[in-house]
Amino acid sequence: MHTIQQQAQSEQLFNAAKLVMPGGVNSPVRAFGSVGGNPRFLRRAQGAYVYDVDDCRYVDLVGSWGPAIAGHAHPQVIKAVSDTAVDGISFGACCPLETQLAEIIVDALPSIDMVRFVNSGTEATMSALRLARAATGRTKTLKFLGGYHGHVDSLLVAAGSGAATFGSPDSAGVPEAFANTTLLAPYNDLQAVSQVLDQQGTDVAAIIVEPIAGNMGYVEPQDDFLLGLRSLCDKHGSLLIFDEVMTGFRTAWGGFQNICGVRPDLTCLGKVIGGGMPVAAYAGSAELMKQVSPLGQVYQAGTLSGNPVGMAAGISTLGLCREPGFYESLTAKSKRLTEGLADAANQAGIAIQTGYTGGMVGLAFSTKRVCNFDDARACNHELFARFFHAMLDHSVWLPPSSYEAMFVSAAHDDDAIDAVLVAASKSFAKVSS
Ligand code: HOZ
Repeated sequence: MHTIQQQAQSEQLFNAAKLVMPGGVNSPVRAFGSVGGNPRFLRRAQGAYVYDVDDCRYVDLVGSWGPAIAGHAHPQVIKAVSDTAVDGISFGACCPLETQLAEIIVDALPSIDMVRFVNSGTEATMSALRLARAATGRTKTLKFLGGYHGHVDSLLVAAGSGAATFGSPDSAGVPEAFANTTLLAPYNDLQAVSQVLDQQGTDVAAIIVEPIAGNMGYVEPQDDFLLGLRSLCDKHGSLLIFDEVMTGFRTAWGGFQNICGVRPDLTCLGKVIGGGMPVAAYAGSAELMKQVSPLGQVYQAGTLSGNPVGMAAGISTLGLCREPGFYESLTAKSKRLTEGLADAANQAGIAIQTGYTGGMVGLAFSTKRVCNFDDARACNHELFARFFHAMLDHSVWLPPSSYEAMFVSAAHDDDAIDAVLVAASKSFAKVSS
């Protein structure tokens, strides 16, 4: 159990950070705004654990928001990064590692012939939309309420993740003209999508969707939702973009499209493919990708794109993911964790919903299954905040917002999961009283 005195250094660091960075952070959710209290500053991370500057150790269920699928600082990944870094961190020129990582991705995902590496999920979705607009000669995009695709101007409309957490799903500073290019429908509502496309389909370049929504909690696609989107896109001549930044190589080898069998036109990847380095990508058929500069007229570039250290981290991480039984083992860990959480909540008389696919896990304080943004907003966020702090006090590091998914890694052994479940029992009991 951590005491207030143990947080002294984090508090000092946060006070200093707030003087020179907005909210003291470089990504809003980290500020603990919706759960209250001060963020703990981390000093190091190893395997399934993170360690704060006050020397407290936590079982980590954030995993750097997804990339740390092999566990933090996996020796093979660290060796690949160090061996590569000694020969230069960035060339701004072609290097063989780019082709190696692209080949792994092309091999893993049947919908992909060609890949363009960028540095963040935001760049990937922004560039995929530009390509979709160019390929179709249309301007509009359909996204889902509570879907989050990075901080692309036109996509910060009814956005999830930190935008929802901080009550600004429609960001200030986005010109109305940009926001007006975005059409909305509730997640898991094919009828609503069909209606929008019947009215404006000839203007819609693409539908962009997280195949499992991970920025309004954890929301699985129901029944034939993704297949239905594929059919509607085909009917109306729009492209289907899967934002697999979170689900890619996290839910299965390749991504969730390899589970659901739906082939998108374009895929956005990030997180796991960079193994913790700033690497992302957009990718698709050769026909589409050949429209990207220098072959085509869709311009997009990046000084650090495809840098050797990022590529090495990605290749090494995906090498670990490709080992036999990797996803089966990850799935078993997620299953054990979610079943244990459900039992613990049940014993405390608290209604929660849990779910998992591969190493992606959801926990919602709700009496009913969460299917869309309205359901996500109706969850008991105040109870989550109390649970979050109780878990933190019992050395478990959860995402500091109930609009986020949790992530399990290959390093989460029985001891780590047991520790989470013991903490959860105590924490559910505490918040129920
Ligand atoms: N928007 C991220 C979660 N979906 C948070 C990233 C971070 O704070 O690092």
